[in-house]
Amino acid sequence: MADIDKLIEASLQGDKLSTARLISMVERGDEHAPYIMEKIHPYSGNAYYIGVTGPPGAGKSTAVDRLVKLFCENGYSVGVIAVDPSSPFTGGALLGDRIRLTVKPKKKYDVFFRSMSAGKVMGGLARTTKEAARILDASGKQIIIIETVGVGQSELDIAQATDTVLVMIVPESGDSIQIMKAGLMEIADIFVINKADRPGVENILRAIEGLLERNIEVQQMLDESLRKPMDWKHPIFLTSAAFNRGIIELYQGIWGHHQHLQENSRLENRRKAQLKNELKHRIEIELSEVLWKNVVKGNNIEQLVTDIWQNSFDPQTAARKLVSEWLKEHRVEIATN
Ligand SMILES: Nc1nc2c(ncn2[C@@H]2O[C@H](COP(=O)(O)OP(=O)(O)OP(=O)(O)O)[C@@H](O)[C@H]2O)c(=O)[nH]1
Ligand SMILES: [Mg+2]
Repeated sequence: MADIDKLIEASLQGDKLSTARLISMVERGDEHAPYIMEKIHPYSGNAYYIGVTGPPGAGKSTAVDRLVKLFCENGYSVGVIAVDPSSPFTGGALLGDRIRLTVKPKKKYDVFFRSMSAGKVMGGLARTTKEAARILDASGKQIIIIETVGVGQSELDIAQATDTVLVMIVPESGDSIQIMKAGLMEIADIFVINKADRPGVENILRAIEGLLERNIEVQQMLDESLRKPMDWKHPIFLTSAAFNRGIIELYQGIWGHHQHLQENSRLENRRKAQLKNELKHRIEIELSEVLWKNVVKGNNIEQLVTDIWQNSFDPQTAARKLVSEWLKEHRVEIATN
């Protein structure tokens, strides 16, 4: 453990190479991963987490690049995780400045970029993203940005891992039905219409405004117990990330949401709700592993598979029989409500 402890210590001191190595270990499901997470946990929880999601090619990375630069210029250290990017970070906005900075060094930007792809990650992208973000948080990064393509599960995961979610769409994103279908309405704290230099901005703006109004109406019709808090008015920002337009307003909008969360323990409540979800998920994983090992023990699974293969059983009947016999044998009483 001595080596790992040294690595953890260095990462906590802000050493980037050690941080990168810890993230790699967590990513590949290294046997030390749980130990790493246990050790760094007390040092995490200080960063502000921002999620950016939207369709492929919407300009998420371009906008993140610009935002990172603004955060840096305002003295923040930033960690960026891009989930399943189809195009790598260019570091464009920052790199441009670095070249200028070599002429007259003024500020040293503190940024850490990391890409992750589902194919390489062991044990689920949602878990790994969260763990990598926590490692960055513990290493002293004040702002963590997670970029993910919004086509499936990952945008729901991002809502579970961040404090402020930006949903980025483009004039070409089509009608409101598509936005609804993608489940983007539920998770957005801030809407960004990027590529506002292109035609169709008015249409998409009206579509989102319509959806937001309808959402308010629907909520008002619901029973109080089912209503979601409606205390946040979702802003819609128009940006042209490639041309650096509207980015300062967006930056301020993010801090606006941050301010909102500071009031009435909203941030604490949001994070606690996320932790509860994570805990539930992890209990399910732990339990299913324990059960699998125990239920299977003493049973000839290969034989059972052969029986299923030869159609003497169907898998569901076989599983039910196995589990109910195991429960009876161990006198386990399961509460069903
Ligand atoms: N016209 C226009 N093009 C833009 C704008 N912002 C980004 N782009 C271009 O859109 C393309 C995709 O940009 P990215 O930032 O890679 O988009 P992304 O959403 O990160 O893409 P993925 O991570 O692959 O989903 C690039 O060629 C950008 O130069 C914009 O405001 N206007
Ligand atoms: Mg990208």
